[in-house]
Formats: sequence, C-alpha cells, structure tokens
Amino acid sequence: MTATLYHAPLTCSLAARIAAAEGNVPLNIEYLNLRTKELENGGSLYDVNPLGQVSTLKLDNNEIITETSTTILWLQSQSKDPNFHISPSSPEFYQMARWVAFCATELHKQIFRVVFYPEATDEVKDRVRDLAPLRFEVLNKHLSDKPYLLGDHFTAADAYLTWFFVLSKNAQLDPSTYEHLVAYQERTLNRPLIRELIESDRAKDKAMNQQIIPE
Ligand SMILES: N[C@@H](CCC(=O)N[C@@H](CS)C(=O)NCC(=O)O)C(=O)O
Repeated sequence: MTATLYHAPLTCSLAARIAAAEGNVPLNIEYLNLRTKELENGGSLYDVNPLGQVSTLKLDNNEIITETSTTILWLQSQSKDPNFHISPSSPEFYQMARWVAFCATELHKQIFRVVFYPEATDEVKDRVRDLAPLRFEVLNKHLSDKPYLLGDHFTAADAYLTWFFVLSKNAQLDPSTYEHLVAYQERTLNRPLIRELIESDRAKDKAMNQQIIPE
C-alpha cells in the first residue's frame, strides 16, 4: 500500500515529501534529475508524465497522479494522524484546498515558473517578482493570529508553502519585512522532519549535479 513519488531534490515534489513525512504516510522515493529527466533507477520521467514534470505520484495500483496540489491532497487523505488528516466533508477541507491552490497558482506557477526558467527576460522576471509583496501581505495578515495556515496544526497546505520558502531566497524574493511570515518561515523550516528532508535534498541535489540551488 505504498505509493511512489518521483522526486527531483528541492523541487516542488519536496512539498509532497514534506506532506508525507508530516502526515506519517509511507512513501517510496524514486529520485530523478529534473535537468535531464533521468530516473536514478533507469528510464525517464517522460515515461510516467508526458510533461516531464514533478510532482508525479504512482499509487500501488499503478495509477498516476500528477500536479503537486493533487499529490499533496492525496497524501494527506492517507494520513492517520487526526491533526493532519482533514475529511473532505469538513469545512476545514476547503480552507486547506484554498491555501494549496493559492500556493500552486499565486506563488509556484505565477512567480517561480517565471523566475526560475529561461523563457523570460530579466526585466520580465523583475516584474513578476513585483507580484510577491501583495501575496506576502495576504499571507502575513492571515498568519498574524495563528502559527499555521489552518490554525494550530501543520497541514498539507503548510507543506506547499514551506517548500516555497525553501527556494524563495534563490528566487530573489524577500519576505523579511513581513513579521508573521518570517516567524512562520522559521517555525516551519525548523520542524525536525522538514529540516532533515531539506538537508538530505541539498546533498542529493549536489551529488546529482542537478543544481536547483547552485553553489
Ligand atoms: N503542473 C505541475 C507543474 C509543476 C512544476 O512546475 N514542476 C516543476 C518543478 S518545481 C517541473 O517539473 N519543471 C520541469 C519542467 O517544467 O520541465 C504542478 O502543478 O505540479
């Protein structure tokens, strides 16, 4: 009953990995290099996802789930931790889905998808970076009276937002004037399981010469 995550170190599939770790959901990891699309154990990411993208998850019945947002929601559905698992019939589920979608569309695709890719000029990248402050403001206000996006407990939505902060410095984004966001970043990035995953991904990124975070 263990799903396999096709995982390129430090990329958005780390968000799915964080969700699995925090929800105590068993997960097999198939490493790949996102620059070459080569799977560590042979074959190509294109064999499982024609777009050559992570996050891609293979369930134990061989069904494939793509899109980071959906993989994160699936992983949370498998968690037996009552503080992590949120039933789709509860109103809270839609708050979680809202923040997962916010991370996917307002932060990941809208900002990272431009600043980390060669298609855009430096001028376009800077203009897209200018979208960040309003989004940071929304998050800062939301987090002003709670430690995590949904309240007292780390949920799947936090897994996605935490990953965003793993790479935000490399994207030349600066949330340092948003005090609740800074506190959130410190709180989440220092959770022991998350720290361990980031350290292990940094080492793997380097060993693979994938250079998501260049030295
Ligand atoms: N539609 C996918 C896209 C995710 C995405 O942009 N993944 C990046 C890594 S963070 C990727 O695989 N990039 C490689 C490519 O687009 O060729 C999702 O929402 O998860």
